[in-house]
Amino acid sequence: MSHVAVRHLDTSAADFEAEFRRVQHWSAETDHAIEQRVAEILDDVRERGDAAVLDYTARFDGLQAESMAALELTRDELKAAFDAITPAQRDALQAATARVRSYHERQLQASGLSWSYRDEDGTLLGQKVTPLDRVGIYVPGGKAAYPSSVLMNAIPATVAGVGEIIMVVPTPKGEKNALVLAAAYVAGVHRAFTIGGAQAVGALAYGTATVPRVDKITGPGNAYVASAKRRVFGQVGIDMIAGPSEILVLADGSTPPDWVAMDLFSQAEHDELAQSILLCPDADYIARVQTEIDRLIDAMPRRDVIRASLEGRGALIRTRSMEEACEISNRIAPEHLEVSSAEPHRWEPLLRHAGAIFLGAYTSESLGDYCAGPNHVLPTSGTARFSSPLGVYDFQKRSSLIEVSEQGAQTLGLIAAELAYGEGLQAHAQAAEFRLNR
Ligand code: HSO
Ligand code: ZN
Repeated sequence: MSHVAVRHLDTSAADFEAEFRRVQHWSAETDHAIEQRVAEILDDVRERGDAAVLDYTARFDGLQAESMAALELTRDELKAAFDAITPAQRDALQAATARVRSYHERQLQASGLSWSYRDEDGTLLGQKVTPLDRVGIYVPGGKAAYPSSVLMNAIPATVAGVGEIIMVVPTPKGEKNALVLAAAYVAGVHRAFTIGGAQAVGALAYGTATVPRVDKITGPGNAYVASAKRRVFGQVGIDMIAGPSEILVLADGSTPPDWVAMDLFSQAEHDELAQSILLCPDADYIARVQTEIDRLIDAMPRRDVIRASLEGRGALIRTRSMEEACEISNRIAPEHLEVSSAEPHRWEPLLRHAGAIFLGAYTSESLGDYCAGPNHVLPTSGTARFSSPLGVYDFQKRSSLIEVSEQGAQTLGLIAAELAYGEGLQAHAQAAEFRLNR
């Protein structure tokens, strides 16, 4: 038993707002040295292509290769990795893949299809949805290499119908993570390269003789990768720039407190900067969760990370009511929100901002990380106020469709011409007027 000094807050305390600001404080600091370095690497990759990527891979990853082709993993190699993992691992990967795929197929049906309608005068209006031609998925190397993240990035892309999915994954000293390669195989990655860092982002964004240029880059990475993604944005699309993982548990006191303690640990173990917060109107229950935290911490292999995260950015917050807990949760807009309550559907309508909402005591956030079905790439750092989970829609784009009938041109022509003259744009007006039957 060792005490974990998590911050305790109470919404009825006089200093609550000041304390709460401290909990909420977060800045994704930009390091100018990193920015500078990344800019140089990207310029070099744009100019020298494969040769530059090979140089950086040798220097940063300790991986020497004669050519970029030697750094490509074929589908056969991905399959070999899949065949080499244990049968239980294969089954789990496949079961997770099937569930994630079927969830994203629903997403395609619900909001990802083209549509059109006709006005009474025969004019056709619509929206055409097209998958991206080619995307790049960045997968971090080393400890942060999550096979589940390979599934979560690649599966929505395959469901969207992306023509070619290219994965990049650094393999320091050539050490490959078999589960990552196996996940790439199961998820349908088409080509993979063992490159990483800003140089890999540059290769995907600009294209080299060997690495084809992609239209969008998704996937998490370290500060260099995040900076490189920001810089190439515009040249290519990017997904979000993810911050440290977060979990907020809204509890009414009916869930066994050790379950809640472990859920708080589950995101805290990702990163010293991860954030785990409990909101609960019952002070007694909060004390029981604290006791479980202290009882369980020592047995956790990642206890140092968990402790640093909980003591640095964690909080156990007593609220006046569940309603108030919901309001505070909305102010935080957490990445993951567990409604650990006997009546989750009573509270869910009050919850407006969260990347993913987990309802009821049995729904541990970790199930969502791996296999429930929804995506685990979610908006962090309060960005759930305005953004959404990674999804099929991130691998699609839309084009408007307009087909004006002869009859439609008569009505629309008059409106357009009137507005065009108002803007002083005569050619616009006349293009509409030429089509009027006079
Ligand atoms: N919770 C992480 C995703 C993850 N968890 C991967 C385990 N593996 C970010 O939402
Ligand atoms: Zn996780």
